[in-house]
Amino acid sequence: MNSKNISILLFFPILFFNTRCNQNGNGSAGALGTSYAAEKVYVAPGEKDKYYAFMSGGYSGQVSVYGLPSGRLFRVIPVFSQDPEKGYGYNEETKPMLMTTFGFIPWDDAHHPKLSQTKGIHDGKFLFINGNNTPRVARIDLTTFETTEIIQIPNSGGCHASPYPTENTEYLVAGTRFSVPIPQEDVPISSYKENFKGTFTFISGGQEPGKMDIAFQILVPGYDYDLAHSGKGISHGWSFFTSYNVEEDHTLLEKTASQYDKDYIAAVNWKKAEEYIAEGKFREMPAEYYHNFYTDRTHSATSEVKKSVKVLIPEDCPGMVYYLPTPKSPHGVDVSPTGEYIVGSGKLSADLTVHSFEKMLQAIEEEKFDQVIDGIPVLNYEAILAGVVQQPGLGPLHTEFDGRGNAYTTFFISSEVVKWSLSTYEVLDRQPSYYSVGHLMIPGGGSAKPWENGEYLVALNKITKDRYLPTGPELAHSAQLYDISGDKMQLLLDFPTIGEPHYAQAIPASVIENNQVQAFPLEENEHPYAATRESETKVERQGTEVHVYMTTIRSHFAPDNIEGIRTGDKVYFHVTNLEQDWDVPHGFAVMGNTNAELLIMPGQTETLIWEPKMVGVFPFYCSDFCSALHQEMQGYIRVSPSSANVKLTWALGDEVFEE
Ligand code: RUQ
Ligand code: CUA
Repeated sequence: MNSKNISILLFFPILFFNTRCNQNGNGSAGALGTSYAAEKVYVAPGEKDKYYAFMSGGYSGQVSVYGLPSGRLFRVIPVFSQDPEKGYGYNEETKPMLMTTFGFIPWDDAHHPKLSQTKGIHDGKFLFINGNNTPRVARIDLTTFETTEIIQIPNSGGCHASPYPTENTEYLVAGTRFSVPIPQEDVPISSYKENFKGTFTFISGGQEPGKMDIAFQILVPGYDYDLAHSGKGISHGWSFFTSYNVEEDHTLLEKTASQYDKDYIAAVNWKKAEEYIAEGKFREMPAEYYHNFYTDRTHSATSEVKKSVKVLIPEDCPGMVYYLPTPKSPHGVDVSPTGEYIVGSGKLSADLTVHSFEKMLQAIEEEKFDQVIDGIPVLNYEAILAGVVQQPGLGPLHTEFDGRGNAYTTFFISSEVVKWSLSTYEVLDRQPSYYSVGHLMIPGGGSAKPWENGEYLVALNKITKDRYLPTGPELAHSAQLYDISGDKMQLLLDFPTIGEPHYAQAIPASVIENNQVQAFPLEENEHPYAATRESETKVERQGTEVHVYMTTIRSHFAPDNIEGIRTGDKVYFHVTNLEQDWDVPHGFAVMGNTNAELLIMPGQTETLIWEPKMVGVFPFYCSDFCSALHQEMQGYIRVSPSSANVKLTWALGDEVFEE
C-alpha cells in the first residue's frame, strides 16, 4: 500500500464523523434558486409526472414506484417480501413465488432494479431486481406492476453484483458477493484460500416471461464480487464485475481486504462463453434451485425445482475471462453510453480509474499480461487505462452518464456528487448530498441512451440527519433530485424513500403508461377455482377441507351467508372479482384470519385460507372502499362444533343452496 492510501484510510473515521456533524447546513436550493427549484419539481394537481422512477426498497425487499420530478409515491411492488396490503406471499396463488431450496422465505434484501433493454435502450417491458441474501433475481411485469418470476441462483453466497442486463436482455448477470465452498461442504473457514470460490451466473430468458433459467455459471477465484455492468455498443458481448478481497482473507475484512494496491474488475466475454457451451466445454454440476413463475392466465404461481447447472472453468476456456487491475477495492463498475469507458470506483482510492474497452482488446491481442490466475490473464494496468480523474472526492461508489460526454460519480465519504468530463477527466462541478450518498440515478444514465441527454439526477442517500421531521431512532432514508441540464448541478428536491434506496431506474412515463392492464378478462381466467359468474358460485366439502367459490361485484359477495363449517376445517375462500372496470379491486377479510386480506383485481381470482378455531358466526367484509355501498359489502359464515351435523349451505338473498 502506498502512503497516500494509508493516510486516506486513517482519515476515514474522522472525515465520516465530520460529514455527519457539520453538514447540518440548509443544503436547500438557496434564496435565489428556491422558486426555480419549486417550479422545476411542481406537478400541478391533475398533472402527471414525466418519469416513472423505480426505487429499490433495500431491506424491505420491495420496489417502490415514484414520479419524477415530483417525488410522489405511487405504489409499492412486493418482490421478495410478503405484503399484507396486497396479500402477496400470503394468498395461495403467490406463495410459490417465495419458495427456495431453503424453504419459504418471506424476505430478502433487494438491491438493484434494472429495466429490460433492447439495443441498450430501456424498452419499458420489465424490471428486474436481485435478492442479495438468498441469491435470487426477480422479474416485474410493467403492464401489471406485479412480480411474475423469481429464479434462485445456486452456487452463490450472496447475489449483489446483479442483475445488470446485457444489451438486449440476452442475459441477466449475477456475481457472488461472498465466496463460499462450491459445491457447499463442511470445511474449516481457515481453508478459505483452497476451498472458497466465486461464480458469475448468466441467466437467460430475460426477454420472455416464464423462461428465466441459469444458462451457465463461470467458476472464478474466491474474491468478493461486488457490482457488475454489462457492455453495450462496442463492448456488447462482455460483462464486467468488480471484486474486492483479492487478498482472499476471511476475517476482519475491513483491514485484511485493503492490503493490496489493486483489486480486479473481471471482464467476461460471454459470447465466447456461449461458444464454449456449444462446444460442450462445460461441466454439469448438481445444483438445486427454484424457478417460480406467476401467470395472469391462472392468476397463480408455480414452482419448478431444477437440478443441475453448466459450469465453465476459465482454465478450460481461454479468452473468456480477463482481470483488469483497478485500485483499491472497486465498488461500482459503470460502462459509458457508447460502451467505450469502464469506470471503476475504487472505494479507498484517491483517484477514479477509467479503463478503455478498445485498449483492453488491444492488450488482449498483444498478450500484455502481468500474470495468470487460475487461467485468468491479468492485463497490464497501464496498457488498458483510458484516464484517471485525480482526487475527485472520497469514497467513490457509483457513476452514471448524461449522454453529453459527462459522468457523475457519488462519493460516500465526502457526501457529494461530482460531475466530470469523459474526455478530459477534469472535475467540472460538485454538489453536496445530504448525506452519505450511495447510488445515483440519471434516467437512462446507465444505458446507451440517457433520456433527454440527462436532465435529472437522483442521489440515493443513506443518512438523512436533520433533513426531515424525526421519527424515533430511525430516520427516513432519502432521495435528492438535482437538475443537471445546465453546466452546474442544482439541488431541487428531497423526498423520503422506503427501506434503503440502493439503486433506482427511471423511464419516461410515455414509454409505459399506455401499456397498462386495466382489468383481467374474465373469459380468459383459467384459475382452477374461479367462478366467473354468480351462477358458478358454490361451496364444496372434501373431508375437512372446504372450498368456497365466491365472487365479488359492487356491492356484494356471492354467496354471503355460509353455514355448515366446523371447527377443525380448513376453509379456502377462492374469490373472483367479477368487475371488468379499471381500478375496481375488492378486498376480502374474514374475522380471525391469521394471514392477510385479499385484494383482488378486476377479473382475478385469489385464495385465502381460514382455519376457524372457535364456534360462532363470523363476519367477512370487503376491505377496500369500492362504492357508496361498500360498508354493506359483507357476509357471515357460521362455524359449528366439529361433531355437529349442520348441513353445508350457502345463500345469497332468498336463494339457499346446499351440497
Ligand atoms: S451497492 S451495498 Cu448497490 Cu453501492 Cu449494495
Ligand atoms: Cu368491495 Cu368494498
